[in-house]
Amino acid sequence: MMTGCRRRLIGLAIAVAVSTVGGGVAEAVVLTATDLEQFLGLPDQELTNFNNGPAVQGSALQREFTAAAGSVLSFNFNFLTNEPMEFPGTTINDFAFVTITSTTGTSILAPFQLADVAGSNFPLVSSSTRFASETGFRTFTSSALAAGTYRLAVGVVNVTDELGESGLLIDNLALSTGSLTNGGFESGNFSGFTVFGEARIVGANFGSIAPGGGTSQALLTTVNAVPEPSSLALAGMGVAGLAGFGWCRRKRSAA
Ligand SMILES: [Ca+2]
Ligand SMILES: [Ca+2]
Repeated sequence: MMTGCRRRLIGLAIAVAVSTVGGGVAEAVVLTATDLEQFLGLPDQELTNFNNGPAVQGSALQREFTAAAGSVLSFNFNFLTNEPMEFPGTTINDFAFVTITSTTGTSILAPFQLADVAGSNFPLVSSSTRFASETGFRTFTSSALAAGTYRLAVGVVNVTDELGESGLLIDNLALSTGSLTNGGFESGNFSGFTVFGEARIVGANFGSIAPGGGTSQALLTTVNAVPEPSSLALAGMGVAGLAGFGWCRRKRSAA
């Protein structure tokens, strides 16, 4: 549930974003969960239908691949988040997901939640990264696939609001039969994939536990709505926003 505090902060963030337009700063393009669903070829509301709360926006990578009969797709992932978890009942349940859709039909074979803030799949522990918490590296393994072509999507989603950044490290995408070009991101780029939102290649040790897949891995992150100040005036507004943010977090802790 969105607190009144969070609603006020979003209002401030929007005010700041609008104020930059008249100052000659490029207008930020807000990419919504609907945009992400369209990019991934998923039905409208598919991300909200994970029942973690209303999907607001997120980032993802996707690719098509051809599977031999009985082939299994697997990859490593590490879900990271700055959402606070210490106050039961106040959790805003950002999550990471995978979908595997047959390109010859419309069935989504694996609308599968990889991890979430609530720890439904894996417990979250303190992270040595810029994120507060993480699951550590885990492995997703699909069911055996029928022969055919598929579209794979892996992503991370902000729910309820755009605060509390979450992220997802991905590496070692592989098929048990056949191969996935650049499945370990060792080319140092997203060759073979298309990406949406905030996606980049990072070193092998970004997470506390290296995925054991060479020197590169993919990092997807949700977008934090509070923009970086681009002038002194905006910097002042940003400090005010951060002060308000700290007040809100304290207020929530006292509740
Ligand atoms: Ca969040
Ligand atoms: Ca790798």
